[in-house]
Amino acid sequence: MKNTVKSIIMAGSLFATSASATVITNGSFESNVGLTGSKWGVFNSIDGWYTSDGSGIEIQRNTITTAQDGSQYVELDSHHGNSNSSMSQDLFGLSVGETYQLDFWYKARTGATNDNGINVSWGESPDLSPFTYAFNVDGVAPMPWTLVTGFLTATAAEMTLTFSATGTENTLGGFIDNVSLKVASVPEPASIALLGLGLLGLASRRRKQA
Ligand SMILES: [Ca+2]
Ligand SMILES: [Ca+2]
Repeated sequence: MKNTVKSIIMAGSLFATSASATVITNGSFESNVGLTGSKWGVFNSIDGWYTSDGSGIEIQRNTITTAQDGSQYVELDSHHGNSNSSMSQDLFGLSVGETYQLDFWYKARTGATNDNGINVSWGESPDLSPFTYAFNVDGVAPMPWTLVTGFLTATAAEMTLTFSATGTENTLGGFIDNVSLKVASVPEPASIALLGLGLLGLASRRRKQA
């Protein structure tokens, strides 16, 4: 019976394509980390995010550039050795088979090529190794804050979203701000297929219970 109820909820959620709820915690990196004025710092974890590789999450506050949103943004080619770092956030309560739209703002810090890249990875929690590569964004300064959009499909209710610095490790890299995730507005064919499977599963369980 429990499984039957779950199937109904899952099927219903596939129709809720207009939902715009952001499931990212601290996507704009504005949570207080003790920085004031024009400062930066490297942190093992911040509200919603943890270091999954490298020396840490570097928060910049009113420093190299103006934040795209609020006062703080992230640079993952961080201070200290092993500067190219990764930060992850575990997401819960996702709809299996649903496609989510990931939006974030990106800006390159340096004018060198292969120096400011950011990889986006997406995988089932809590398996973080190896990262499941989704896509990469790269650029060279000068450039404005640029909106980057990607589409990620949940293969489990718990997924991990990871951003990683790529390119030359020199403590200078791409900036990230204003990360959000929402259900994609257009249903994907895969979602429709899953809906069919969900209904078949429901019918199958009903027969077993009869
Ligand atoms: Ca921000
Ligand atoms: Ca770099």
